[in-house]
Amino acid sequence: MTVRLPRVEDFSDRLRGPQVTSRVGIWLGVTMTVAFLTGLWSHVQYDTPGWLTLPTGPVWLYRVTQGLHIVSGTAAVPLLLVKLWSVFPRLFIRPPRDLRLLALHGLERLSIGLLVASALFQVVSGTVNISQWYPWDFSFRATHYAVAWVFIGSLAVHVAVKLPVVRDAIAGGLDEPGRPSGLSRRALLRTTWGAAGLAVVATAGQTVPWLRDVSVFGVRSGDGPQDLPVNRSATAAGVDGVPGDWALDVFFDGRTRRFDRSALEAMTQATEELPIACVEGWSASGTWGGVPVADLLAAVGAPERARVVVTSMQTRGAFASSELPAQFAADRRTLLALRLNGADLSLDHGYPCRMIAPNRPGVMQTKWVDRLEVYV
Ligand SMILES: Nc1nc2c(c(=O)[nH]1)N[C@H]1C(S)=C(S)[C@@H](COP(=O)(O)O)O[C@H]1N2
Ligand SMILES: [Mo]
Repeated sequence: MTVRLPRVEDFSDRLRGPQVTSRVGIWLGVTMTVAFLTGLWSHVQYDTPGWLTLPTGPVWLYRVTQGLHIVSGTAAVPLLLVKLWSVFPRLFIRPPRDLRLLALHGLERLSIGLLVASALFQVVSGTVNISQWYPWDFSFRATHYAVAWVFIGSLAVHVAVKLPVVRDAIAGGLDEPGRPSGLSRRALLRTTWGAAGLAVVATAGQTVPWLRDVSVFGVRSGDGPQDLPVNRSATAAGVDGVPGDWALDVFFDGRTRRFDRSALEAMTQATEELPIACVEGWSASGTWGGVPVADLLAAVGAPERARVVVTSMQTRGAFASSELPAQFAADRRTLLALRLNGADLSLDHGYPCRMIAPNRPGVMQTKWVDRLEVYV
């Protein structure tokens, strides 16, 4: 028996072809581009270039962009699988003999290889990340960001090369004259759209409350103390309790002022309805009560345009501190929250006090705060 590599002609499946590939490819391109743009937006929240001042409103903006990021990335999973299936036989196209054609062929293959590898890497690493499973050593954020550029670059090349094929395939319609019985192209596409739609519904519940019951992919149930999910509990963060002599230290201009909880409660209290919008795609709104950070800055004599480094009692793990850029510190909706939904903060939500600012990723809404450092 001789073993031979399959040839492209060996795959006679009539469902494969530019009609299906193009249509699935367009939607894959759309969902991945939405994920790319919302991903860039999320990235600059962490690494803000000097020329950019992030807006403090609308308060729901990051909630919407990050929700879109996760939903579009999840919708891309079934689209990517169907698209890879539909072009799979092309893997076995024999390279041309002519040297110049071979070079062109090689370049095209290389760009497709980068496109497929980067797309797979993005959806797999993203899905693993929202499942809060970190089976690797590399930094998720840096890698997901770098590969995003590889992806979008090879996508641009791919679209430019394939545009004529896509145009013809769309203009040619979906009819299959003389089609034998069996699954039609239309039915295949309907199933694909259905799977993508299901993926959307099953993840959107993390952001859209009335969809929560069907949100089987939802990372957080929506349950939690005080009607708000908890991302990392006090125990998980190594915060076992609050010392009896707890007080907030506010450092400015070489001096440290202390505010115990009753001193904070004696200051003017504000109430704001603001969401926690986790980078992992879940979000939920809460009614927060506490002291505007701007008032605390004024109390220690800091000027209007000061930035604030926020640190917590947490001693292990990431997310133990964050930085408030000046425009967030000055925004009166930014609170050092003491209460949530009408009651004192529970320990898991950050008792004795936590940061809550409008339009920021959840990871920067630091819990168990015990020190603010103010810099101008
Ligand atoms: N000190 C500290 N603050 C933290 C975290 C943490 O792990 N440690 N997790 C952050 C993340 S990722 C999110 S999404 C929010 C969630 O707030 P919640 O648990 O009160 O819902 O808290 C943020 N604040
Ligand atoms: Mo988060």
